[in-house]
Amino acid sequence: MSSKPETTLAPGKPLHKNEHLKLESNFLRGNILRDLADQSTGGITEDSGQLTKFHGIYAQDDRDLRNQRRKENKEKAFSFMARVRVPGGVCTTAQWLALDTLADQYANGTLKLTTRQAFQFHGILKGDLWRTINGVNKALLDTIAACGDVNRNVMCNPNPEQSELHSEVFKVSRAISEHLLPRSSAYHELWVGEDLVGGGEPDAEPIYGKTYLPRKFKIVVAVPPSNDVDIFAHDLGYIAINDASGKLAGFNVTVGGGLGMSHNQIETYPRIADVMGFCTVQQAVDVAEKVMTVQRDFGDRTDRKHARLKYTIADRGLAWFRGEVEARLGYRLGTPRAFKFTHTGDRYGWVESHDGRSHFTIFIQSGRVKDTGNYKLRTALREIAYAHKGDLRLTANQNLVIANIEPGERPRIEALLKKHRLETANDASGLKLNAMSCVALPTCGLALAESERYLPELVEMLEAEFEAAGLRHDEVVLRVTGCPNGCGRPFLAEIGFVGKSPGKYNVYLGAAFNGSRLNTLFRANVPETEIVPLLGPIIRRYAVERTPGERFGDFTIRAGYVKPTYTPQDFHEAKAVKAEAP
Ligand code: SRM
Ligand code: SF4
Repeated sequence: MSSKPETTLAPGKPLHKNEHLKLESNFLRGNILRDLADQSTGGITEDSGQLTKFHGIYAQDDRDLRNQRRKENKEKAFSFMARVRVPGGVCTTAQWLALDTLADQYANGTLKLTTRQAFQFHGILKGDLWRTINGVNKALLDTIAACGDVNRNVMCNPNPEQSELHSEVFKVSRAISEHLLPRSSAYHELWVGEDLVGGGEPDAEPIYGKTYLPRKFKIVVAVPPSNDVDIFAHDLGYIAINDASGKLAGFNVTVGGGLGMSHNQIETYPRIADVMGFCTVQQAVDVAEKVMTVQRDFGDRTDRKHARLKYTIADRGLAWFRGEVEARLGYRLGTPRAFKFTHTGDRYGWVESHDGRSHFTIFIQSGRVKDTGNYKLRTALREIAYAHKGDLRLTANQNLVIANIEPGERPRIEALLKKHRLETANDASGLKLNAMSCVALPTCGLALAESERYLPELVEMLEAEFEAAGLRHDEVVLRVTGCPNGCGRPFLAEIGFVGKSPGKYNVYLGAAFNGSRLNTLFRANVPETEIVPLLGPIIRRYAVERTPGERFGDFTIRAGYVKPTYTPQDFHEAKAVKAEAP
């Protein structure tokens, strides 16, 4: 790369190297094709690895095998993760079955439902990558912009029982998603087998421009009282507001949420989104474009750890940001309307719509759809997908809704749920049903500790404590991640575990049950063996001392275990104010 231009927004600081890469990639093509054809390695170059993210694909290696392969002088056991975009989380049974088949043909035989209502395949070998992505497209889904410095999968509350409202809100999330999709034809050219669009005319990105965004961008739509999408964790959010007749009147607009941070780096921090204003349903897409383009133009392109919208807003202020957005919109946003969130978790089991259709939400631990021992979840969901005539909905908590079951169809679905004991999964403790983990080892290259593989043991240990205290059915939000990037949204959990090093976690307490307040560091570097001794006494005290209806997170603040987090300083350094567990 010849020149080193400086960003006008941060004079004196050179642009991050990814900015040059994007600029010179010919709209996200780079050398991907060359690298895919290179049979001398199972991997791709680092530059191509950055660019394939925009196509929904991550280069990974099996970290369980790293040491052994190093000793044997072999290259890493490379494979690829592909993320399938599912705007609003709604997919057809035919799409489910197609992905289920691809998982066996080319991936590791599992489907992973993510915290952002998407599917992931893990373990795809380079030689199978094209067939996998092509197969996804044949199922009328895609992996475009599932990762990379662009707008990601737009999330939306699945809300099937309020069908009219859901369909309106869902339409808005799809419209935002479509509007903000990159226009580059590189994706189709590389993965769908089309020739250069228009005979090789240069691409254009009318919204993004050649360097796309400084960093990833995430949008969600929430329908109160459910905050299942964790609206305050995202760059841009819409809170559905009804008019007096229960019809959708518009949205409160939230901006500047984000969770990723680095341990002990105070300049990085999770941030709760601000409520910026109100927009009508018709304005929602325009607002998304303008919010995103302000971030496109003012986000920090020199430092990727400071490049999310949350830092732009924290540095320049909400009033400045709103002014910039409104100037581009050409109108003022309205005053935010009243709203109330009660919870972030999913409501399990059966619910009925007014029109007689029913919906069944199934708990899926860590969103991993696989057959294990005598719990054949993947087989069960395949049989259900064959039988079911409605749709399937991925939740923001890694669970699944079998939605729109006609009255006549219900006995058949009930029989399948019974046959495969899926209903018993929903009988789990309040802690287990509200627990999430990120993927972490062995596929995630950034993991510092176990997460998905550790969750069952962690939950079992802690649910024994809750059970002994008589709290088996109390809902408490527990989340674990293998590093502080925050993929399982651990900083919004009443009990959050964040991997520090193998077998050691930072423990965070005090988030609000409805997702409106971050938690705070309670104890750093806790070895697995010390988790129960650390939290057991707090759980027992909670059982005895809580006030009526008091949530665990609120109690840990009232009882003085942690102070609520207001500033990045609080968040990182609250260990200095921790009360000793009595
Ligand atoms: Fe994430 C990076 C998995 C939701 C913040 N995330 C990763 C990567 C791709 C690792 C990498 O860059 O090499 C992980 C792949 C692991 C694997 O093997 O599959 C990964 N993130 C996930 C998923 C699959 C976790 C899950 O178990 O469900 C979620 C996929 C969502 C999706 O469908 O798009 C996932 N990631 C999140 C969330 C939660 C959310 O958005 O609701 C966050 C926190 C919110 C936020 O963005 O602030 C999140 N992921 C990150 C970050 C930190 C970003 C930051 O601003 O600092 C990284 C690292 C990065 O981008 O550099 C990251
Ligand atoms: Fe990987 Fe960290 Fe995200 Fe977990 S939180 S999936 S360990 S990047």
